[in-house]
Amino acid sequence: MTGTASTRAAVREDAAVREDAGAYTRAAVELIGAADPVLGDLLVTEGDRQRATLSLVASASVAHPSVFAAQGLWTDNLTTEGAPGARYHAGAEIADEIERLAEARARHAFGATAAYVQPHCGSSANHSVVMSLLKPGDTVLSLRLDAGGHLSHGAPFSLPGRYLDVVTYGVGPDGLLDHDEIRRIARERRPRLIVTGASSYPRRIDFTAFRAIADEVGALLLADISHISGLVATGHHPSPIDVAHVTTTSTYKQLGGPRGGLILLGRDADLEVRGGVPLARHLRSAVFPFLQGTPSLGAIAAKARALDLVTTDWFRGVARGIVDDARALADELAGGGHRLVTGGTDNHMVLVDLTTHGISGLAAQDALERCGIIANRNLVPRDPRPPRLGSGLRLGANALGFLGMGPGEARTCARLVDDVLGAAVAAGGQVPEPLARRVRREVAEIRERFPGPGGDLT
Ligand code: DSN
Repeated sequence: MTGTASTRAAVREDAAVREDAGAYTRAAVELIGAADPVLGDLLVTEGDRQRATLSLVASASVAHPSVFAAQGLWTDNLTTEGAPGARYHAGAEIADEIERLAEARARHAFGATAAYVQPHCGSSANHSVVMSLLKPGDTVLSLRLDAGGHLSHGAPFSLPGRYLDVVTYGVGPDGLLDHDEIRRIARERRPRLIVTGASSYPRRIDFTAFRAIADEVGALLLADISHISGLVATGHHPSPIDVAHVTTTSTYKQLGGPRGGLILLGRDADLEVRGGVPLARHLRSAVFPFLQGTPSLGAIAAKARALDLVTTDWFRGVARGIVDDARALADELAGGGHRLVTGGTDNHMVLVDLTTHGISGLAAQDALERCGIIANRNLVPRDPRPPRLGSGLRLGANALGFLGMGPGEARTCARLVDDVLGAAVAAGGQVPEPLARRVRREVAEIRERFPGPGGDLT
């Protein structure tokens, strides 16, 4: 399924499209402001905050206003439990078409043989896959949180963490995944499922190496590509679709979509799993009725819209920009004397190790926020600090790529981060107000030059 000529025309970032998108947001803001001034004020203030700041959050992208428009119409008036063609409610004929369109666009964007678009988020997608394929007490092998893993891969306080036997792997002293060590643990613990994919791993993931380990110990392999799905869809990162048994992703982190999740299958779609059911059929019912009820048709429509954009030249340019900008961020920060986990980046993310700086990740995050730069603290491998403080600062170039910034702007952003971190280290986490004012002004200037899709109202 490919986008029609009219949808493709609608992503051109020419003046007419910006005006249309701006008109949509203006109308939405006026409607909410008139109907509910309290909520309207909050929403306008949040828009102002986003426009006045620079987002270097690695797990967020910038949705085109047409994605918001697709989500915000009358689709959520429906109850449509079930799957396309097999609903438990009447009146779902068009809903079926919308969901089938989203599935077809997901298959097309990722070269998948099957795609499910109902998961409310990436964690729901992971929980559906992991909890439906395994029985309580079964062993799952996944990446430790401090090494970059995700909560839904089996953290002790997560759903899989409570009901499964979770065994973890980490990274070596160089910050890189060590496949020999992962194989050793897998041979010893014989997991039924291995999870690959990360929330804070700045390097390429070798899905083929993971599949070889999974095959050797008779495990299934789940690849969670939430952080890198835009790079995977555009060939900037190798694809796991035909390598892992199952792939999951969230749709807002790097696809410019709404908050939501996808489950994708490749060449193993017909593999027989529990009870001899083909994997593809098993996973459809792993979402409904196993984990979720009625899907959000608004979110599904918005996924369809975002997934159409993912296959355009515009998005390919965004993805190229993300990779180039992340590399420029990494080079500039490393040149400024900052220690980066793994020494650099292959994807959208840079993880600064603050352990020798004497301030926590939280202190760095707060100092940057006071200066209009939004990022988040993170654990670093073998972090001595707890997650609420962290010794790492995670930066990402997704927003830079979506807003159309190039490596020159990324270097400027890195210099601003360096200025703030330098001041914060010197003053125990504090930032002198004159410096904060200067950085906020520079951020505002950059944001003015790169307002994003939808012009000044996005
Ligand atoms: N995993 C979180 C992150 O990467 O920021 C969000 O789900």
